[in-house]
Amino acid sequence: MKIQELLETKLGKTIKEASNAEVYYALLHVVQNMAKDKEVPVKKKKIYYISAEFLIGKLLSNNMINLGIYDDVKKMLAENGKDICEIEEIEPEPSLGNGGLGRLAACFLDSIATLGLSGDGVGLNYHLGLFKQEFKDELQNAVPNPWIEKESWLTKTEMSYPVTFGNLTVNSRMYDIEVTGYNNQSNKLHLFDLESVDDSIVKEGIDFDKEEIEKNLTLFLYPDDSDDAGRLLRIYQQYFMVSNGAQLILDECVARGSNLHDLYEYAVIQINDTHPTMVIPELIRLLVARGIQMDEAIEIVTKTCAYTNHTILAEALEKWPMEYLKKVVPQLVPIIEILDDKVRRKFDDESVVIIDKNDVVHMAHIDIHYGFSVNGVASLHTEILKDTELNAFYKIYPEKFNNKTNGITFRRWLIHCNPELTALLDELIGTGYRENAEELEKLLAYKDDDAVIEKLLSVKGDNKKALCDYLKQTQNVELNPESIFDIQIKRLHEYKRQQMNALYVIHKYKEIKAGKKPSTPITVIFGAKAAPAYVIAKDIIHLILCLQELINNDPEVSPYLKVVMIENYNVTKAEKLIPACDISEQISLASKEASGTGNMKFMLNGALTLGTEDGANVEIHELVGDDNIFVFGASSEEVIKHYENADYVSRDFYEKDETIKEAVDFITSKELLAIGHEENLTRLQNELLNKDWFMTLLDFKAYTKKKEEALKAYEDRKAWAKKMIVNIAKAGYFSSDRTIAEYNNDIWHA
Ligand code: 9GP
Repeated sequence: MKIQELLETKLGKTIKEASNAEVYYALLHVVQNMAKDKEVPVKKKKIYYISAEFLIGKLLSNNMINLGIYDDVKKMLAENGKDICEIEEIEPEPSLGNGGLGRLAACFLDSIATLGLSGDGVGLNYHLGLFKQEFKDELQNAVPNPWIEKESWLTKTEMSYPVTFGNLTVNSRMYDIEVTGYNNQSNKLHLFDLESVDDSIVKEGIDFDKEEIEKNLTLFLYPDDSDDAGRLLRIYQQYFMVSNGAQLILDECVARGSNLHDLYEYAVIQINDTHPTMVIPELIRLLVARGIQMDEAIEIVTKTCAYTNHTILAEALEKWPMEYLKKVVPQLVPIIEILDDKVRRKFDDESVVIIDKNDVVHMAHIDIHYGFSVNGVASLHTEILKDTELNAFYKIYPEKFNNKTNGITFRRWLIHCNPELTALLDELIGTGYRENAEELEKLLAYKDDDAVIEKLLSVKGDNKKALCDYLKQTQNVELNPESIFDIQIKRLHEYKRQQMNALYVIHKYKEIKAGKKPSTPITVIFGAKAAPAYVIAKDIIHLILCLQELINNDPEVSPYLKVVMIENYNVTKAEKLIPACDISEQISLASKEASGTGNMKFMLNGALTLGTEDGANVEIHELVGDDNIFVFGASSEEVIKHYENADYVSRDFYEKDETIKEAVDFITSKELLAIGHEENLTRLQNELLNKDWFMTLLDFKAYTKKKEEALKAYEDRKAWAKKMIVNIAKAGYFSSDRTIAEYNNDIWHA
C-alpha cells in the first residue's frame, strides 16, 4: 500500500481533512511499523552500547530520511496542503541527554544500524528529562521537561526484570525505540523504567523527595547530587540501568546459543563514561549465580566489556564512597572487594587500586582493569590520557589503549538540517557522499568557481534568514541576517569558556560606545544549560542575559552588535542554528575538551572554526590547514605545565592589561548592576580574579586578536566562501560511520 493510503486508512479521513497533529501521529505509526520490519539480523555477536544519555532528538524526519521515504512524503503532504516542517513541530523532543556524550551515543546508534551491525542501546527512560530551561529575571530557571506522550516512539514491551537494592526489590519495564539506519535496517534503543514512578511528586521547580526511590527513580537525568540523597539516587539509577542491561544481555546471548562461558563471543558491551561501570560487577555476580566460578566469571566479563573515556574532568571519573554502595548495592560489595584485592596483589601502586585508603571506589579503575579496551575520543585526548591522566594504567596495559576520534551522523547534521546545502552538494558532486562521506572532497574542485561560491553564500544567507524568522517567532528577538553569526552552543562549563566570549562582548560593546564601529555588524549567539547545582555556570548565564538586555536595547550599539542567549537549547534548536553559523566558537582551555562534536557539525555546514588547539579542533586544523581556521591560545602542554607548577595567577593578567581590566571591571559596572543581581555578578567577577581555574584571562588577548582577524576575513566574501568550501569538503572524516567502522574493526569485531 502507498504511504498516502496507509495514512488515510489510519486517519479514517483524507490528509487534507486531517489536522497537522493527526497527520503527525498517523505518520508516527506508519513509520514505526516500517522500521520494525527491518531489524538487522544478529549473526552471533551483538553490540550493547550502555549510556546514561541518549540525546536522540526528534525522530520523524530522521527516520523517514533513513527509510528513504522523506522526499516522497514531503511531496505528497505538500500536494495535500500540508507543510512537513509544521508537522515536525508537533513532535516533542525526547529529553534523554545533556550534551555531547548523549548526542554522540545517538549518532553512534544511527551509524551502527547504517553499517548493518547488530547493536542496541541500553539506557533509562527519564520521564522529565534533564530539565527545561526558562529565563526569568535574567536567570536560568529549571523546570521539568515532560516529553512522553500517550502515543510516541516508545513501545512498551513485555520485558521486565527484578532489580534488588538492599531490602527493596523493584520490577522494571522495558520500552523500546526503533533506531533506523540509512540502509533500511534497524536496531533498538532499550530504555528501562519503573511503573511506580510518579511525576506528581515534583513540587517546586525540579525539587522532589530524593528518598522515595520507587517514585523518583527515572524522573530526571542527573538529579542534583549536591547532597547525600542525590548522590545515592544517582547510584540507584546507575545500578537499575546496568542490572537490567546485564540481565537482558545474558538472556539474549543464551537465546542465541551462548553457554555463558563464551559470552564474549556473543556480546560486546561498550561502557560510555563511568555511569554504567557497575555492569562489570553485576555481570560477574549474575554469572556466578548461574554456576560459573568467580575467577572465570571475572575473566569472561573482562573479555566482554570495553570503556570509553569522554573527559579528563573529575566528574566523569566517578568515585563513590563504599558506604554508599553498601547501602544501595550490597550484593556488589564483595565482588568489588575481590576485584580490588586482585589488583592489589598484582600491582604495588596505590594510584591504580579500586578501593582507596579512604574507602572510596574508583569506577574508572574498575573499567580499565576489568575491560579489554580503553579509548579516548580524539587524538589529543587519547594522548593526554596515556601521558598524564591515566598514565599509570597505560604503563600497565599499553595494549588496551586506543583512540577513536568522534563523529557525527550526516543524515541528521547535513541532509536533514540543511536541505539547501544538501541539494547544492547533490547537484555538484552527486549523492555518493551520503554513503561515503569522504566523497565530499570532490567539492574542492569548485573552490575557484564563482557561480558555486555565489550559490554557497546564498544558501548560507537563506539559512541565516530562516534562523532570524525562527528566533523572532520563538524568542521575539530581531536579528540582522546580514550580520556575522558567531555561535557558541554547548553545555555551560567554565572549561568551555563561555565567560571568555562574554568578556569579548563587553570589550566590543565598549569599543562601539567609544565610537569604533565594526564594518559588518556582529551577532553573538549562545545556547547552553547550566547544571542546576553549578553556581558559577548559572552566574555566567546571568551575565550573558544581562549583556543581551543592555546591548540589544542600546540604540547606539545594537545596529552593530547583538547578543542572544537561546532559551532551552536542545537538538531541535541546534538543527536550526548550525546551518546558519558563520563563526563556530570552540574556545575551551586546551587539554580540557575531550573532542567536541559541535565543532564537526559547524564545519560540515560551512562555518569556520575559531578555536584553541583542543580536542578534535586539532584534527580539524590538520585537515583544513592554517588558512581555513582561526586558531589561538595556549597549547595543551603549556596548560598542563601551568597546572603542574600551580603558577597561573589570573590577577596578574588583570593588573597588567588595561583591556582585560576594563572588561572584567564591567561585570559589576553600574550599567550591568542596573539590570542584574549584584550577588551573581560579583561572585563571577571574584571567581575570575581570584581563581579562574580554566584560565580565561590567560587566553583572552589572543582570543580577541584572533576574533578580530576572523571578522576581518569575513569581509572578503569570496575568500571566505573558499574557506567554507574547504571546511565542507574536509568534513567527511568526521562521519560517525567512519568512527563506528573503527570501533568495529578495532574493538567490537561484531
Ligand atoms: O566533553 C566531552 C566532549 O568533548 C565530547 O565530544 C563528548 C563525546 O565524546 O563527551 C563529552 N563528555 C561528557 O559529556 C561527559 O564526560
